[in-house]
Amino acid sequence: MKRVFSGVQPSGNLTIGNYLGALRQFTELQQDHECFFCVVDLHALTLPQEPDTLRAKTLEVAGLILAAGLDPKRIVLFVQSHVPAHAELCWLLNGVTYTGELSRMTQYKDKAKGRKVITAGLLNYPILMAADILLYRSDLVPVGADQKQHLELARDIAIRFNNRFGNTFVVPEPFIPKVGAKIAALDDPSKKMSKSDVAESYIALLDPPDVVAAKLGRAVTDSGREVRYDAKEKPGVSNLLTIYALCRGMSVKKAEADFAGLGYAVFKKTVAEAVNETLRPIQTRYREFTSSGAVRQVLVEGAGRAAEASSLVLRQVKEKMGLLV
Ligand code: ATP
Ligand code: LTN
Repeated sequence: MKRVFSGVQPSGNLTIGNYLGALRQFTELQQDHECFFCVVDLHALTLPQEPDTLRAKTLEVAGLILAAGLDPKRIVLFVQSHVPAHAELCWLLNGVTYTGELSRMTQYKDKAKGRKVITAGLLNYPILMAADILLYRSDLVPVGADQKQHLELARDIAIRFNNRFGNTFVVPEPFIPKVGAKIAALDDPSKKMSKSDVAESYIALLDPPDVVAAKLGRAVTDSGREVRYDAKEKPGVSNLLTIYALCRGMSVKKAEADFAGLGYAVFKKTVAEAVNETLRPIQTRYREFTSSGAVRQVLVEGAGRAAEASSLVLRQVKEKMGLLV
């Protein structure tokens, strides 16, 4: 069985972008892959976080990953900082990664822009991500399009390490959906929807139905009145059409046909209904998981299984690099 690994940061409210770009793929892959999913709290620390909020969000994100449709009996779900091997391998891989590679990353450039000070963590972020993936000898990494460049770096690091020290890591492949890999922000369709942005820009998985309807009602659309898919001329409408099509499990073409001759107001109201239908079962399961206290238990078991699954690779890396083990 092929191995799958992916991570989600507890850096805010999980969004419909996170769901359509990543979590939805997790639920499909769990059927016939050995899956490891991780709440990457150490990654969140690369930008300032309020400690109590980070702790609460870590548990919330874990609960939402389960509520998206993952079966805790089939998959391993854990918190990154509970398995020290991630930070250890990250340090070891620091020795085979070049600063030029890191400073070229577009996410680094975007997140560093306009900051008075830039932490070393923000620059080194992709090394920790490479460690997450390589530690489990993962074959496939389901992510949104924004993570493609980080994954390419993880592959380069794996190849470089294997060439220098002998075959150790599996070179991972990205698994990026054809539709929905980059859901745009509601208030600015030129930007990616992002959970660490302002609330108006995203639909959170825990947003109540009236909030979803209000946010979609205010979403930036384009000039003209026609509802049609045209990513260049009508990025706002095209984004909403993509969200609608994915929520209803249909092609974008079919979605377009649904709105032929209808105006923006009806369009936005119908998109809100489709989004709310998608969110309802997730919110129900989330409440069940949290009220039963099951999430904590899943995370304790997950950390044990992840530690076990990663220990051999970490030991091999240490030996190969010349540490006294
Ligand atoms: P942040 O704003 O804090 O950087 P984020 O919203 O980008 O967070 P991550 O935790 O970094 O979320 O991402 C979790 C997963 O969701 C990743 O696989 C990422 O590629 C995917 N993802 C994030 N935003 C989107 C989006 N707008 N469209 C599609 N996929 C997305
Ligand atoms: N960098 C990713 C989160 C992440 C991840 C990973 C994704 C951390 N480690 C390993 C896939 C595999 C992000 O910001 N979305």
